[in-house]
Amino acid sequence: MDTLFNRAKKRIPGGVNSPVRAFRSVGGEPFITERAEGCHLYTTEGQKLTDFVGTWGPAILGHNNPEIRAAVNGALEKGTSFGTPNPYEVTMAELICEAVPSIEKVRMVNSGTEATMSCIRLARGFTQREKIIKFEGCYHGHHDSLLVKAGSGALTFGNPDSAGVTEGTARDTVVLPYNDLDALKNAFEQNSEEIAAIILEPIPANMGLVMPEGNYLKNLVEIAHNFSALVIFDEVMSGFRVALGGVQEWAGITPDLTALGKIIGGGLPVGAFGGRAEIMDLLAPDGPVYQAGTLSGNPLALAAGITAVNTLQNESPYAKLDEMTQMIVDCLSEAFSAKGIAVQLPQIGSMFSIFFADSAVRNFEDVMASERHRFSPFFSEALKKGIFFPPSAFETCFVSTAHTQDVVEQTCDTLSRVIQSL
Ligand code: HOZ
Repeated sequence: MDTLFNRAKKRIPGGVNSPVRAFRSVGGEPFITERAEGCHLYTTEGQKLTDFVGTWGPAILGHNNPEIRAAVNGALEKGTSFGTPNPYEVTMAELICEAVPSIEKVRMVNSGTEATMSCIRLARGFTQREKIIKFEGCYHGHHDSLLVKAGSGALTFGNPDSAGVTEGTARDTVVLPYNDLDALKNAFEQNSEEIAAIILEPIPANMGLVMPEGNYLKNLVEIAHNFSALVIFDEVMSGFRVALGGVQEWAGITPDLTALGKIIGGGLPVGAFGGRAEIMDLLAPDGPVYQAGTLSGNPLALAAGITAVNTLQNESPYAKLDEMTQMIVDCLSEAFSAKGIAVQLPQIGSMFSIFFADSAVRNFEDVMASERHRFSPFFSEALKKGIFFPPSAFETCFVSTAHTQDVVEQTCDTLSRVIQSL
């Protein structure tokens, strides 16, 4: 049959432009979205879905937000790309430096992948060292150094160590379990003076959501600095989501470099990386670390991003988002417990995930030991009833300001029935 997805499969690998979208781990074919509004997706088959994917993080103000749309329309009148400095990028740089405690200077790029890739190069250039520490199950985009024991789609499809990444590159990436300070100390002792940086999602959200224990983040920074290595926070998901200033604001911790993306593009393709001025000043044209991009600082994308950030600053919706998310988590907890299914439901602000496990999930090993086979039937039943969760047990759910009390109550009602029917 000549469906849209069959046509896609003929001309796009797997029929998708990003692997998790293919629904392979949950079964069935992906639906195709025609339009999105508020907290809803509208499919080409006429289904209206309450969306907890939120375009994988950016849609914190809901889809097709009217203010963001107006800002993009306004920018469109002036041209789509200039290839020269422009006013939007100055405003955005000021907004980011004001909101994110550790960032003194920032450069715009076009995706989170570019942001983490540039952080790694900059850390190597600054420290004159080659090795990087990352954590098992953390995902930092799809560039070579970090596609080693990675999370997200790489994990969903069984390629945490991607084909095409050379042995040499993988050798420079030291992979450790998250939440384990002894392993971290050992790695530094064994590679003393070789580690340029630790890169981490300070709250990993690409193997499901895993919370840091106690003073883990604070101690991690201390250990890195004792060995003169940098700490890179990948706040592509958590920046402007957990709080305006991300996990670093929430935890009161100062990384050396930070990668951002998602929300700062207001739904358009944007990334950014920034940090201490003495490190950022090593970038060309001031310094020897090269990094560039034709569309970096794109006026349309930054008009959207500036509006998103301004709205978050002005309305500070974080407490309300947390409350709505807590309602969903509570209802899931009650319904699964009534059904006799053990779950862990880690939550931070408007992010949460579901692990089928009877004790807290602290790291990748615990994630893999959970009863992941339970996810797919739950996902499919919820989707049939009009609720869209991420199509993989390893992803995180997002709530937006468009998920009103009414929507959340209806969602809870539906989810209770879905879980009862499992
Ligand atoms: N890597 C993204 C999830 N963490 C998936 C992005 C997408 O498929 O759009």
